[in-house]
Amino acid sequence: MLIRTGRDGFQHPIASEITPRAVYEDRRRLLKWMATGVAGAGLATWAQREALAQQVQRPGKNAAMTVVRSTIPGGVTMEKLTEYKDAASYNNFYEFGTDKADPAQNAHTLKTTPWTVEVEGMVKKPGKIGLEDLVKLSAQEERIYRLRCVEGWSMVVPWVGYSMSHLINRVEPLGSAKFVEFVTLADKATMPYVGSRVLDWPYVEGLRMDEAMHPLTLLTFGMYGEVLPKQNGAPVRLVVPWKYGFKSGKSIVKIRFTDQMPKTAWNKAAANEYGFYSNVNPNVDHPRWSQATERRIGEDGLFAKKRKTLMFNGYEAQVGQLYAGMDLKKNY
Ligand SMILES: Nc1nc2c(c(=O)[nH]1)N[C@H]1C(S)=C(S)[C@@H](COP(=O)(O)O)O[C@H]1N2
Ligand SMILES: [Mo]
Repeated sequence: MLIRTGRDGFQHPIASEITPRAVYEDRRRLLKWMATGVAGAGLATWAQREALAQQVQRPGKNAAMTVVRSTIPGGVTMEKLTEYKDAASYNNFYEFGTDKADPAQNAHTLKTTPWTVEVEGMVKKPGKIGLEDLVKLSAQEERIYRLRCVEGWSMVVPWVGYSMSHLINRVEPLGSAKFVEFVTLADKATMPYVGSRVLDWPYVEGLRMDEAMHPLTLLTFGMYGEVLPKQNGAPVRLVVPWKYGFKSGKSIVKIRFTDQMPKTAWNKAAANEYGFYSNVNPNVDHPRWSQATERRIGEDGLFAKKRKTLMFNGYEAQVGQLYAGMDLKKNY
C-alpha cells in the first residue's frame, strides 16, 4: 500500500503492509482475524503473494560459482534460513514496482547478459569489467546474513559472493577517495517503473570507504547456491548486513570512488527518514514507526512476540568500531 506524503507527490509504503502475510502464516490466528471482518483486501493480497511464491523459478547454478562456507567472523549466522520461495517473492526493487510481489512478477524483462560494471572516479585502475571477469576476480563464499528492511521485515539468506574489498584492492583507489558510490541500472525499456516519480533514477547507494572495505560487505552474485534471481538484484548486487536493506543496491552497473558523500536515492527522496549511514539501530525510530522490533518473513504471526531488533542488526562485534565516537542518532 502506498501513501502520499504530499511533497513532490512522493509515495512510499507503510509498515502495516507486512501485517497480512504474518497473520496468515498461522491458521488459527487467520481464522480469528477473519472473524473480526477486517481481513478483506489484505487476504486477497496475501493469497496472490503466496501463489506467486509457489511459482517462483529458480535460475540454477552457474559453472563459475563455488559454494564454500565463509569462515570470517560474522560470516555465517546459525539462524534458520528463510525459505527460498519467500526470499525470492517478497522483494523491494522499485524499478519493477512498489509492491513486494511486483519484482518477482515483473523482473523477468531484465537483461543480465551481457553485463559490465564500470569502475570510475578516484582510482588508479578505472575501466569496465565484464561480469564473467568480475565473478572470477576472487574465490566466492557462502555468507549467511540477516538482512533487515526499514519497513520491519527481516530474513536470513545464504548469499554467494566475495568481500567487496577484493575488488577495491584490485582497482587501487587513490588516497583522496573517501566514499564509494554504487549506481544501479536504470533502463526504461526493461524496467517499468524507471521514469516514475517514486524515486530519482538511477537508484544510487553509497558507503564510506572503510565500510566498503569491511570484510562483511559482500559483492553478491548468488543465493542459495545458485545465480541470483532477477528480483533479488541479478547479476550483481551488494549485501551490507549491518545496514537497512536499502543500502544493498541491486543490479549494479557503476562503482565510483569519490571524496564527496554520495547523494543516495532514498536520502534524496526523504532525507528526514533515510540518512546516509542507515545502520540498523533499534534506538532511532523511523519518523513514522519504531525500529525496535522486526518480523522474520515466513515466521512470526502478528500476535506472537516480535523479534527484538539488535544494534547493527547483530553485527556490532564486527562493525561497531567503524562508528566509534560518532553520534548515531544524528548520523542515522
Ligand atoms: N536497484 C535497487 N536496489 C535495491 C532496491 C531498489 O528498489 N532498487 N531496494 C532495496 C531495499 S529497500 C531492500 S530491503 C533490498 C531488498 O533485497 P531483497 O529483495 O533481495 O530482499 O534491496 C535494496 N536494493
Ligand atoms: Mo528495504
